[in-house]
Amino acid sequence: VSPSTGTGAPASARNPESVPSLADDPFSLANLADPYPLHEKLREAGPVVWLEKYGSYAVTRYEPVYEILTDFETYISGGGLGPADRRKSAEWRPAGILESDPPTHTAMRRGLSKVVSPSSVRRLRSEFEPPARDLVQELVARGSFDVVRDLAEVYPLQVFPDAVGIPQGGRENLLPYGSMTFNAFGPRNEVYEEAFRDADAVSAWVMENCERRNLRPGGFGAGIWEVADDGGITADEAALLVRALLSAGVDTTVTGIGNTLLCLARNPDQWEKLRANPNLAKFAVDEALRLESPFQMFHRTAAVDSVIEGVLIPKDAKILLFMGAANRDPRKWGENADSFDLDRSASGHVAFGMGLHQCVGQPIARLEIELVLRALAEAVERIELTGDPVPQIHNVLHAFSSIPVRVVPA
Ligand code: OVM
Repeated sequence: VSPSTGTGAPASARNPESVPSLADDPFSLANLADPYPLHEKLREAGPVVWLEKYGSYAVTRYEPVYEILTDFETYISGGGLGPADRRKSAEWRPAGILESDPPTHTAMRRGLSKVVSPSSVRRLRSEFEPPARDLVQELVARGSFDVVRDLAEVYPLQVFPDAVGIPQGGRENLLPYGSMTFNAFGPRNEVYEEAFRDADAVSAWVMENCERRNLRPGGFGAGIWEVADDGGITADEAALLVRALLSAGVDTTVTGIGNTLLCLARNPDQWEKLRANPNLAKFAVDEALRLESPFQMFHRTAAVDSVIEGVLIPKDAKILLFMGAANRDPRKWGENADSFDLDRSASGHVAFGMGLHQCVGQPIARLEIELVLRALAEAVERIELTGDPVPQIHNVLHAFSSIPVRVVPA
């Protein structure tokens, strides 16, 4: 495969041979551990860069990432978020809301948005708040702890599965399932294979808990099945939407909490600012999601020949979108794009995507991260790293497996 396979290039397109071509591997262990040097190289190489190793087009600058995310007709999701075209080769599980396009996507999106909405999530606040306070109190009493293992991996599992309404037993499958879901958006490398070691048992447990009989009345899961009763979606679609909650609702928020606290531990002046005004918590969440975006990259598929910033992208090409790089593009965020700054407006970041598929669960993610931040801002004067954070090697999530800290009580 070469970048010059396009035919009938629109007159405005540059000769496709001129697309910069790089041998770099965004999914190498080194680039997964520290993606930002490669992001800068790709952003500076051009708006569209051919990735020789994968035969896909990398897009890292903010504007074209935004343009592609918001043009769902040209850049479809039905080809899958991974590197293979799932219209042509079988994937590990059937496509759900994330990997479908209108009209299939439309009813599922409408149904899910009815159940998970800003107003339904607002009602969860009183349930989500006490566990955040209690856990933070316990950790502050300890003095030293690991942000990831003791807080980020604990809190979402205390509140989110109850909100969905799944049974208690087997919840240890949720993080492995999230790891499978997201690692499968990358190539079948050693990271992928490791995530899928126990795939059959983990998948079976998750799919069993998407069934109506296992979902507590009043939770998000049961709410989705009520949409099916009303004829809005089919029973198969209802199960796929519960699956979406269980796929996307745990790893992402675990990562978001860890990354946000890392930003604050690395920037004591910004922690001071937050302590002085806890209402900045919401801004801290978005600035951290911008700077250390949990979900770094995924693919779209070109439905037709198109032109991005003068570069021809041929029909059926896979395009690798780097939200994590777009969120640090100095063309959009200025020369201090790499710094954590609560005075900046991070609005417009693409950490939750943008357009038709933009994250439905974002009010839940925001609530969880904000409640952890507020509890800490009340109880803690300083957060200090006591060792180097350990990157978690993951195909598309930018996360840490350990962030050791000491806290000084307020
Ligand atoms: C899924 C799914 C749905 C939405 C988002 C997601 C961001 C996964 O159907 O598994 O990951």
